[in-house]
Amino acid sequence: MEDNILNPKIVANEIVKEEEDFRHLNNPADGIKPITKKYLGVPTHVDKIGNKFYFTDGDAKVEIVVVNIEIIRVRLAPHGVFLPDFSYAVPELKHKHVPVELIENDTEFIVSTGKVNCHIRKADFFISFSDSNNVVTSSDAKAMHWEENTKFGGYYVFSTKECHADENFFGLGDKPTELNLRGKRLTNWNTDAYSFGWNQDPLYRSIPFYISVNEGIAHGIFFDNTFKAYFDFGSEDKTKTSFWADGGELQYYYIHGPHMMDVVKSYHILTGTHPMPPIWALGYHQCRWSYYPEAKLRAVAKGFRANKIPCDALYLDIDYMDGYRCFTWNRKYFPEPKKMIQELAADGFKTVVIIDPGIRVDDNYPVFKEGKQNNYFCRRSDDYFMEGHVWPGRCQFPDFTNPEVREWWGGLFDELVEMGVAGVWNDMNEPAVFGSGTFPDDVRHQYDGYRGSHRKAHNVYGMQMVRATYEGLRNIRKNKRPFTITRAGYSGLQRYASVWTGDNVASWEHLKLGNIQCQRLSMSGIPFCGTDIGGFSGEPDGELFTRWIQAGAFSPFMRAHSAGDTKEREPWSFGEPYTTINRKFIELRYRLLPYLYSTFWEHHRYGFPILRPVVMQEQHVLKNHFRQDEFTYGDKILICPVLEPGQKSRMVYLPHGNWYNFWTQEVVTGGEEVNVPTPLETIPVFIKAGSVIPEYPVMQYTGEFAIEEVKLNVYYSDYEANSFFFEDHGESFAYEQDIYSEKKFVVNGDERSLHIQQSMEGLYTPRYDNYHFNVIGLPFTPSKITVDSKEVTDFSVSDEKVLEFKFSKTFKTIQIHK
Ligand code: MIG
Repeated sequence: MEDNILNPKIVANEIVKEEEDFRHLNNPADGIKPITKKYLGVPTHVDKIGNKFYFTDGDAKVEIVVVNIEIIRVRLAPHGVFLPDFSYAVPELKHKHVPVELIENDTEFIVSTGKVNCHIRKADFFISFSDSNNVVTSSDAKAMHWEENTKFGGYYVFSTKECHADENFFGLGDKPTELNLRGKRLTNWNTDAYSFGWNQDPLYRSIPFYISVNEGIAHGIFFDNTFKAYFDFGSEDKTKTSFWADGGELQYYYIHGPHMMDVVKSYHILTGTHPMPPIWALGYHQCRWSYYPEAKLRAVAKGFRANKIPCDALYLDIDYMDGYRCFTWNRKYFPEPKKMIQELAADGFKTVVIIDPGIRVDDNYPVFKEGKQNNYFCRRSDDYFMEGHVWPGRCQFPDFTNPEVREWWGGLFDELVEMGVAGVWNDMNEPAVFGSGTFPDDVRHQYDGYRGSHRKAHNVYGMQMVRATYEGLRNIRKNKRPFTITRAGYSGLQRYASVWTGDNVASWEHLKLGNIQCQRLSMSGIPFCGTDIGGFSGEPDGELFTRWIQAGAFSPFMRAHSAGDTKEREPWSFGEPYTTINRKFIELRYRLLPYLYSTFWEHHRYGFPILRPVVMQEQHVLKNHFRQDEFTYGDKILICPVLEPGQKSRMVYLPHGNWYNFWTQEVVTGGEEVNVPTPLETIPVFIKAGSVIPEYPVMQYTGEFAIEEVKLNVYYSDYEANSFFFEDHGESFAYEQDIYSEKKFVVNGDERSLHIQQSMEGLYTPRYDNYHFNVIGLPFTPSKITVDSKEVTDFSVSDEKVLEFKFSKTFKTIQIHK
C-alpha cells in the first residue's frame, strides 16, 4: 500500500500535490530511487524481563510489554536498540502485575494474559492478537517494516494489518469527515486550518488512537508516535489497514475490547482523564474576536443580564494586549483591567483571556528579555533563533518541551490571575506561523531531556504550551481548578485542557461537521470539547444560529465565537423568535448542569466519554456504524440536533430500551428509527427510562444564589437502572481528598409500584436539605408513598401525570404504590 503515497489529496476542495517531505515514500514510477524497505525476518530468540518479552530476528528487536490484562504494547528497534521509554501521552506506564504466560508451539510464540493473546508467528514475525475465545481480533498483513532516513537519521516506520470486509474504524480526534473512518487515509500533523472544509486533513490536533469494530468485537490501537503519522483504513487496499510515521519508534498499544467503551476506558488508563473543571466552565461562554474597548465588553455583559440569558464567561481575544504582546494590556482600550474584571465578576462573569506562543522580538518587552536571557526560545539546527511572523510581528517562540520553560511560562500568569482572570485560552499553538505555516523541521527542542527536531516535537508543542499554562495556573491559584482551552494538542492533552474545533464556518454543513467532530473527540479521549457556536467566519442567519445553540447546549464545552468582520453574534442578536428559543436552551443547559457535572465526574473517575455516539451503545448493529447525527449526552439523554434548514421533522434512531420524549413525556420503544417533529422551538431529546436526572433552578450564572432544593426527575421504568449524581464545592481540588458526594440511584418498577434507592459515597454535604421529586411516566395512579418507612402524605399528581413530592436529600428508599 505504501507504494502509492503520492496520491493527490483533497484540501479545501482543491487538489494539491503532497508536500516535499512525502517524497521518501515515492513511487518508482516517478523516476526517483525506489524505497528500500526492510521487513522483520524470523523470530529466533526470546528474552523475558518481568512483564517484557523480547524477540529478535538476529538484528532487529521487538519488545512486547504486558501493561495489564487488556493492554499490550509492541515496540520495534530496527537495529536492536530501543529509544528511552519516554512519552508525553503516557506519563507513567501503569503496569499491573498480572500473571502472563509465554507459550511456544511449532508455529508461534504466544504471550497470554488470559484475556488477550499476542501471537508472534515463527515463519515471518507476523504479530496478531486474539481474545480468550481464540477469536483473532487483529493481525499483521505484513511484518513490521522500516526504511532508513538518510537525511535525519532514524527510520520511517510502518505497520500493516488485515482489514476485514465489515470492519469499521473510529477515533483519531478532530478529523472533519464522516464519523466512520473506513476507506479513508488521514495524516496527523497539527495545522492551523482557517475556514477548513469537509475532508480537509490534517487539522489542529493529532490523536493517533483509533478503535476498530469487526463482527461486533472492538479493539483499539494507540500508535504513540509524535512524528508526522499516517493512517490508512482500507483506502488504498480495502483488505489492509496501515499506520506509519516519518520517524520515531514503531510503538503501539493494542487495547482489548470487546466493547468500544472498554477500549476508550483503557485508553484513558494510559493517557489520563480530564480533571474536574470549575463548575462555571460548564455554563455558557460568549466570545468574539474581539470585544473591545472595555465599554463594548461591558455592554455585552449588560446585554446578557438585561435579556435574562444565562452566561458565565466572557472572552478577551488578542486586541486586549498591547501590540499583541502576551501578558500585557492595551491601556487605551482597557485602562483599568483589574477593576473591570472585578466588576464583571461581581455580576457573575468570569474573564477568560487569549494567549499565543509567539513572543515579539523587542528588547523593551520584559517577557522577550527574560526569554532571551534564559535561553528559552527555540533555535534552528545551526543555533539561529527560530523566527517567524505572527500577530505581534517578528517573534520568537518558547520551547515548551523544556520543563524549565514551562515553569517560567506558568509563572507569567501571576499578574493576570492577580487581576482576576479566571481562564486562559491557548491559540496558534500548532504552532502557527504566518506564511510558512509552522516551524521548519530542523528547529531543535529540548523534549524533557530526550531532545528532538521539530519533526518530533511539532505535534506536542501545543499540548506542552497548555500544560505549562495549566500547571502555572494551578500553582498560582493554589487549590483552585484552572480553566484552559487549547486549539492544538496531542494524545493526553485532556489532562490539561478543553478544546474547541478551531476556525469553522457559519454554514449548515459545519453544524453537521461540528456535531461529528465533537463525538469523535469524545471517543478519542478528549471529553471537554465544543465548536465555535454560530460558526467563526461567515454569517449565520437566525435559524442556523438557533439550531447551533440548541446543539451546543449539549456540547461539553459551550461557547459562541465569531470573527471580527461579522455582524454581532450574541444570543439576542437575531431578534424574535430566536432570542426566546436561545434563552430557553441556554436555560436548559443550566437546569441540566448537575447532570453534566455528574457526567464529567463519570469521565474523570471512570474514563467514560461525555458524548457517546450510538455506535458505542450498540456496536453489534452494523447499521449503527454509519450513524453520526444522534448521540447520548452521558448515558441517559439522547440528542439528535437538527442539521438542515427548514426541517419540520426528522428520523432519529433510539437504541434499545424505553425512551421518554423530553418535551412530551411520551414513551417510545427503542431499537428503531422514529420520526420526531422538529419545530424551531425544539430538537429531539429523549431520556432513558429508569434515569434520575438532577436539575438545578435556572440561574443567570453558576452560584448566583444558594440552591434551596434540587429537583430529581425520575423516569419510571420496569427494569432496573442506575444513575449517578455528583456534587462538590465546584472549584477546588478537595475532591482529590474525597470531599465530594457521589450518589447512586437505583430505580426499578412494575405495574403496581416504583422503588427508588439512594446510596452515597464521599465526604461532602450539599447545603440544601430537600429533593423535589418529579416522577414521570408512572403507569398507575399513586395512592401511597413511603420513604424510609415513613409515609408521605403531601404529594400531588399534575394533569400531565407527573407525581410531585418533597423529601430530605438523605433518604435511602422510596416506594411508590398503586
Ligand atoms: O490568526 O485570535 O482560531 O478563535 O479568534 C487568527 C484571533 C488567530 C484564531 C483562532 C480564533 C481567534 C483568532 N485566532
